[in-house]
Amino acid sequence: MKSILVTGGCGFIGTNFIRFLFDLPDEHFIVVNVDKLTYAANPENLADISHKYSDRYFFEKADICDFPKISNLIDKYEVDTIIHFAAESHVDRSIVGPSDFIRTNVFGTFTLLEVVRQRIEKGKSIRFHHVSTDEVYGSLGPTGYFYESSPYNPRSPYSASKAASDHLVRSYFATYGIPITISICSNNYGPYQFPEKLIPLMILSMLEGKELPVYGDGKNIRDWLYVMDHCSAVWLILNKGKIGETYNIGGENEWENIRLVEYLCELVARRTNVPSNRYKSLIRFVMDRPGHDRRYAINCDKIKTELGWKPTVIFEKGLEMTVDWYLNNLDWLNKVRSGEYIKWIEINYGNRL
Ligand code: NAD
Ligand code: TDX
Repeated sequence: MKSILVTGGCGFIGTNFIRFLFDLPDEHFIVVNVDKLTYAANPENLADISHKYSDRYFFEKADICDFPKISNLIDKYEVDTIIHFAAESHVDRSIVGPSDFIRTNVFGTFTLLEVVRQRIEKGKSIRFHHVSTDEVYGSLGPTGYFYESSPYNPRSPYSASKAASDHLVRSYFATYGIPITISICSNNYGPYQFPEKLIPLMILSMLEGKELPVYGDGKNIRDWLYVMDHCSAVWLILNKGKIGETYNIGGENEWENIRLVEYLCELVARRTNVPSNRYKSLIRFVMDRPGHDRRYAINCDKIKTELGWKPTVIFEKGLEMTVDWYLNNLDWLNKVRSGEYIKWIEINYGNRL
């Protein structure tokens, strides 16, 4: 029986990843979800999994910077695999207050690596998969792509902290022989994303009749991937990836922000029976994000040719599913924004927290 420790499993991608795992036909694993429950987390995301798989799914509230606690959890659950999603993840927040980003993304990753190093020195092997972002490569002009061999050029405190963590992970492979892999992914979208990120923020603002803030001239470009396609790539790397290697993951799906926001206006309009121009009239070009990366575009030939991965969800279809999910889960949106989920945690986990 594999014992998989997922960090940050109550956030956007971590939640989807755990749901992905429990959708697999394979039952030969347990999952330990370790999450500090920051503002971006909602353990209620996995309430059904927790209920249905009470013998194979375990939630532990913990900070990845807490060495003794993480160390105890690794022993308690006899963990043999770590999939590391936990991070402070929002670029705008990193510009306003970088310290949490350095703490969690750099020191937290270092702490996990140290716990693993201790085990490796005692002859126990723990596989470590680190989840990273295309933002570490910096900003592209109108042409070209990020390759695994591209130099790092992070330009926000968030991307700098992720770059630092990537380097630490590689150094622990080279120096201590820890069996690591790294994945570097483009922008994800889908259910359970905290509504500070572009797509859920725009959907929510439309529903509330609020302005839709588009940074700068709106011509910055992001490459979008449906979150479950990211999850399948991580799982494939874990099972078939070569130790020590880095794999780019992307949707080969570039959109200018303004074009995406306008398209979202049309989608939400169709679903809510409102003329799309009413939503489009809410668009406002606002002051640009400082250091706003112009364009991200991932070349993911390596994972496609070496591991046989490919994205399965067509963007237009995935966006439709995403819009529908938010429209059908307004309670979720309200809860994650209101702090009500914190009360839910107290009721459901009581003294354990
Ligand atoms: P998120 O902000 O939605 O979730 C992060 C989770 O980590 C939250 O549940 C939070 O409570 C937890 N966490 C934060 N600090 C912690 C700590 N000190 N100890 C334990 N748990 C902690 O983020 P996300 O969008 O799901 O991103 C997950 C990972 O994927 C991150 O490493 C991010 O850099 C990477 N990534 C994200 C994207 C994207 O588009 N969202 C793209 C590429 C890579
Ligand atoms: O209100 C907004 N208006 C706007 O124009 C917001 C929130 C964003 N934007 C722009 C900035 C970006 O060009 O939209 C684009 C997407 O912004 P975010 O959703 O904040 O994502 P981004 O900064 O691209 O980073 C995301 O993808 C890479 C995730 O937040 C990161 O965690 C991941 O590493």
